[in-house]
Amino acid sequence: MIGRLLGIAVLCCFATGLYSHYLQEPLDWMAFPTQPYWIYRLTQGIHVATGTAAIPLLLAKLWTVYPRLFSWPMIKSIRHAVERGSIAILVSATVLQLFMGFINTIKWYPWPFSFRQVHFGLAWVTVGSLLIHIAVKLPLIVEHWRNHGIPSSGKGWSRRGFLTATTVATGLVVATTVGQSVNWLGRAAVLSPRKPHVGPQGLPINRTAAQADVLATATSAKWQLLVRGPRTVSLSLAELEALPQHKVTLPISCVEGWSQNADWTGVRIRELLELVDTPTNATVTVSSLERDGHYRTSELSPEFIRDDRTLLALRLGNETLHIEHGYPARIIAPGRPGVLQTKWVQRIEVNE
Ligand code: HEM
Ligand SMILES: Nc1nc2c(c(=O)[nH]1)N[C@H]1C(S)=C(S)[C@@H](COP(=O)(O)O)O[C@H]1N2
Ligand SMILES: [Mo]
Repeated sequence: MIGRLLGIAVLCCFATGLYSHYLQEPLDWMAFPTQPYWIYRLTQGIHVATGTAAIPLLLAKLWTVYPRLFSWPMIKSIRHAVERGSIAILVSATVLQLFMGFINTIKWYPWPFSFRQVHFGLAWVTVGSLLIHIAVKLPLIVEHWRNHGIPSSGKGWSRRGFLTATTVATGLVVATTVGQSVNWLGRAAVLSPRKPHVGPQGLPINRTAAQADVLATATSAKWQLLVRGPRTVSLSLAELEALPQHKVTLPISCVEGWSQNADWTGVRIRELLELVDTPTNATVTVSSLERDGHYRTSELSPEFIRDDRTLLALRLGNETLHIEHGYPARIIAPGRPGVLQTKWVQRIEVNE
């Protein structure tokens, strides 16, 4: 039972994780839905919630099998060796994967390597060894269901107690964290790393303007937006404000699992690109005033540009965009991870 739940959680993590990966590193032929606008909020919310649920499930699973992990003789046959080898890889990859993912969501990055690359690689190892494990155990699984799913051994009462304890523990960790992406559960989110309403203008921030070293450049009276396509234009903030303004409600959905809706007002990216005669199938690169940092640039592919809700936002709520949220201008688009919603935008350029 616990193994089944754990398997489902891992496969949910894998599917939603791949979605997040390819949004950030699309292959040439890929296009992503911008509808419903909360799709990434949903997929990454599921990722972090099922990932968090997998932690007590994994501990419970290891508890139920650990005497067998050290059974003797270590190896009985080649088949047995393959089976144990795949279990060793499965256990170590899953432990690492869950632990790494979890501490990433609490903004702790103790390693010198890229979290994303290692987490991506380990995802394939975890799921690959899980599938091998299921294949090896298939005869046992089939036999179990032939017997109408009746547990083959053990005392009913203690099994049930253990299962209840595991379910309660899993339910508790999910209930006390999932409010970071499901806002009506926000008040129960006592253990969640992020509180969705806490921050300037009621919205959390990840990187601050000071950390990004843009305090001077973003507030400079000389700031201009450069839009480069077949033609090039530079627009001051006043000129941007004089263009048609549109209002949208869209969330910031951070890869780390918190999400928060907000009302944004600004200029449509599509209309900005029309000013410079950009072809409709173009992909553009957005660059920030920020000099370095992983998130100083992002790409907008045609499906996001075509969507009328994709804005260069100048306002948040009824106020000028706060500097922590990207003043003078930031990208906001439906269905994208927060990491791609570039703040302190300086240039929008059509890719060659
Ligand atoms: C076996 C379980 C898991 C699998 C198979 C898995 C898989 C993945 C994959 C494939 C990605 C995309 C990485 C990329 O962009 O290249 C991802 C991203 C992510 N995962 Fe997991 N994951 C698992 C568990 C967890 C857990 C337990 C957490 C936290 C509680 C977590 C948190 C994250 C975060 C925060 C990201 C976004 C990273 C970023 O884009 O910067 N994952 N995961
Ligand atoms: N230039 C720049 N834009 C950025 C970032 C950054 O570090 N630099 N962080 C991104 C991340 S990870 C998130 S979740 C969102 C958060 O937006 P907010 O701070 O306005 O809530 O901004 C994104 N835009
Ligand atoms: Mo983020």
